[in-house]
Amino acid sequence: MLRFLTAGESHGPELVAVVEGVPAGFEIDVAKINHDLARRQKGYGRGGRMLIEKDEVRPVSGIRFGRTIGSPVTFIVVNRDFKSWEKRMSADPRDRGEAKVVTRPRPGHADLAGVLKYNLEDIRDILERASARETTARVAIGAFAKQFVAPFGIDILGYVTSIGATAAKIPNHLSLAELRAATEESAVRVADAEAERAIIEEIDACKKTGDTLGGVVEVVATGIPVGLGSHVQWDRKLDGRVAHALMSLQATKGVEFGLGFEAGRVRGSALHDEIGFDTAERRFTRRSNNSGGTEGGMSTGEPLRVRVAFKPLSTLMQPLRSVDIRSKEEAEGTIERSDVCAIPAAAVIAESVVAFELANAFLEKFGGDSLAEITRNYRGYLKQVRDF
Ligand code: EPS
Repeated sequence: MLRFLTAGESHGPELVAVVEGVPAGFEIDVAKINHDLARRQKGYGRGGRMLIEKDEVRPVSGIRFGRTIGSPVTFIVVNRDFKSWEKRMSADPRDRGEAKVVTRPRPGHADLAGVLKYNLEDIRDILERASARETTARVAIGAFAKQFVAPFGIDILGYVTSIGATAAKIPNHLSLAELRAATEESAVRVADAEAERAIIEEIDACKKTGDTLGGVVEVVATGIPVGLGSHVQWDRKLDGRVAHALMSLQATKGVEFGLGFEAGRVRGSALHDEIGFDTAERRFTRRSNNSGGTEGGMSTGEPLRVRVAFKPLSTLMQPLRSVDIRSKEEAEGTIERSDVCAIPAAAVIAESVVAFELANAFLEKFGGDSLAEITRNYRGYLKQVRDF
């Protein structure tokens, strides 16, 4: 079983990711991890911070000569902005007093619940870790995890389906490769030029009025064999695990698979994906994929299709009403440098956490300590399914 922890504050010196349960013998291309980190940094609507950072991992354990060796893998990403925060984010008690205390919680942020729960008087102690800067580590882990499933033909892509009130019209005949090409070129990760223009206009309008925008992203994964996850126990269900991973991201408000919430509004006859059998290829087929690729908590062999809604960022340049936690007087929420819209980045982040969950479920199913062992198990299982 793979597991991971991340650590690090938004303006601290470094972010850290530790992944445990890593099998040996997998080729790891660090450039691919850095490529995904760069994708995460892009997107129209970001603030000044992304001009400061150039996220790159420094692998410090678990990889030798480009291959995993079975030990925990650790990645470090330096926060370049720390230079401007050294005193304010110092671990040294003598530097207390260097930082202005943040006392006005932003509605929608972790600020208020966090200081009450942890009994802290400076909101910065909460916001630093609640910040979506943490997703840098998740993307590094996801890009690493992708390299466990890529050799077995699993491909995963996240893209934007809507930002604010503008929904993209994405032709449903596009292959994952075509979708990738179209969304990588888009400033907002949308495969619809008209929607892109409208979204950019809306982001500009929000910037002018000090407002923010949320959106919905979709993640599609192809090449998943039937039978990842299990129906037998609640915490082994693949969709449950993917949903948990997505809902653990900052600012998420909902997850849906396949037809999603619409599934609750149509009849069974219109929803369920009828089964066929391709005698030439000797495999079961589906006439639709309204399930989004899971039934009974197991992968069906069809593409996994999941959407996640992110609320607008809670740092508003035109702040909402709040209360000062010291004086208890009415005050406006704190203004921090922030983004207007981070949904294009959220697509890469969602893709990354889905990648981790798929890699984990894959390694569980075909478990072993090395690439060779996993490959044997995988091939044997595919043969079993084919000969069924
Ligand atoms: C964030 C606020 C902004 C964003 C940040 C998330 O940071 P800063 O306060 O330093 O300008 O840029 O996102 C990142 C740093 C990142 O890497 O995505 C927040 O409050 O969540």
